[in-house]
Amino acid sequence: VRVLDALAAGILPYPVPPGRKYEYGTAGFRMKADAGLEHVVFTVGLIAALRSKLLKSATIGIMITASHNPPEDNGVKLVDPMGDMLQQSWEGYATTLANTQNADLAKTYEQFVNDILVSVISQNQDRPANVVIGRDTRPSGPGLVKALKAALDAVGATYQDYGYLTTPQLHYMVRCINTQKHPVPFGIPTEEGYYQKMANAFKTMMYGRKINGPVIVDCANGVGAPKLKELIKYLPTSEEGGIDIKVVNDDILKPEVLNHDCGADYVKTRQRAPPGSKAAINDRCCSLDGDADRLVYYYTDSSGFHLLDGDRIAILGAVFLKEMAEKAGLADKLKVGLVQTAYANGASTEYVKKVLDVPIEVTATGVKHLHHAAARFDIGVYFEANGHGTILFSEKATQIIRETQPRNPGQKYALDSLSASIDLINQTVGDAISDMLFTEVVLAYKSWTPENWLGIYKDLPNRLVRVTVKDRSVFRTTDAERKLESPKGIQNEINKAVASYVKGRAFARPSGTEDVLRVYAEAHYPHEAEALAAQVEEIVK
Ligand code: 16G
Ligand code: ZN
Repeated sequence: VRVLDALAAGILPYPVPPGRKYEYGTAGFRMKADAGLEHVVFTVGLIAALRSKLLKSATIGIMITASHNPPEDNGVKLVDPMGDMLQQSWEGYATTLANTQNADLAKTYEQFVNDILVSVISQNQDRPANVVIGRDTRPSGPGLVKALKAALDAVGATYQDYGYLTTPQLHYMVRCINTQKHPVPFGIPTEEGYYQKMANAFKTMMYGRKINGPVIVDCANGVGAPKLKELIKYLPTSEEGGIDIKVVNDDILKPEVLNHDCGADYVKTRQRAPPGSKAAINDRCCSLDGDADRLVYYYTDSSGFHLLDGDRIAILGAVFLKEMAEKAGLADKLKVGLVQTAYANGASTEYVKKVLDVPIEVTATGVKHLHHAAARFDIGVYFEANGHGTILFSEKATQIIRETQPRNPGQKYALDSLSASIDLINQTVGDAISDMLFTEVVLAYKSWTPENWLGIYKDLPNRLVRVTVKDRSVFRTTDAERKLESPKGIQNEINKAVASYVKGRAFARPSGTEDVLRVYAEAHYPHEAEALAAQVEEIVK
């Protein structure tokens, strides 16, 4: 009862603005920070505490960020004990509690305790709850953390506030904490532990290789900037056989410049380098997003701008790991698989099937879907075209890699590289900083310039449009969002349109983050991709 009183009092400063509805979407709750987000964050604190209690006091993570969105937005998402995203079945609880008015909150919370805890683990609602918190650099962050702590204090949860972290760093911390007593802990749950683990793995993989020239990293003026600069202190310089990283767009003191004319989302959607970029012709460049979980590469030459997106990063990773598995003599035990979404360029899919000869699985958009699919392969590579992604090594694969005894230097190098890949690549979630180091090592290993990398296949011309519709909830997709099953008959019309174009492909799906429909189309010729997109737009309108 004391808890419920504390809770009812704690929520008082954070009412739901009139008419406001919230939803735990693809990437948690996200909105304008002043649109009642404190209320949401408070309730997320309660959900985290409940989940921790249910899972035997395992530590749950809470990340406050709105990723690539403008500085005035913010958001919150939950991280499960092994560093993966909140179990999907709990998104409903989070949504219900967020939409509960202040006057009803204590009552609803009590009901959740009964439904979730008492009925499952009789009387154990007194278990301690443990939570860790991270946030990006947005000015609304501290106020939201205050609301969050008010909730955690009300229910007596124990928490650790890490302050600024990238999203993947928070995922790392959560997994480290929850595996501390395991035979092989994930790592040390400190920032230093994170940098050290990554730097050690990087050094092992660099053995005898040389990275050509600097890489210019655009940090979107976000939290990735200070964190990358910190990591650089742990990495060998290029003279020491390491890497020369030039950090740009690293201003986190002016909130308004976050993600503004820079960052991975800008580069991917505008298909151009950030205007402030001082990169010269052929310089190897990459961009992170505002919370450093997305990465795209690019360069400019006399023929213009060239993007190396998530599809390319995935293929680079698959090429390398497949080769290492073969060199280690483990090709039959370490099957590499790739996971894409419908947005993957058709040319990349064809390359993977025909040249690389690696199985592909296609899932719905959103990291959680790709992640689960990738976990079914021995080595599962997943990336969204927009640069979200990572590579997962199954437990069995990890064990085989770590226990196989090499019989010659070539095999030893391959096994060491595979083993170091497991540590360099953030196994919890896509991590732009770790993906960047991995990409750099692989490019060095292959002696590939960005031009060589781009040259392995040619993207099909494509077009993505946002379509405003009256009610996007009537659009229901199937087959990994590649087809519409409702409204009835609409898919037939799309099929007919697609059939009249060489290499035509198109789909329409309701966005999980905005009130629009997205239409994607590709075809052999640029004007035909445009025309097909326009035609599908007409069909769905
Ligand atoms: C979210 C997803 C991102 C996805 C995007 C699609 C995570 C962490 N983020 O930002 O992966 O590409 O949604 O947005 O899963 P849309 O549904 O509006 O097209
Ligand atoms: Zn992000």
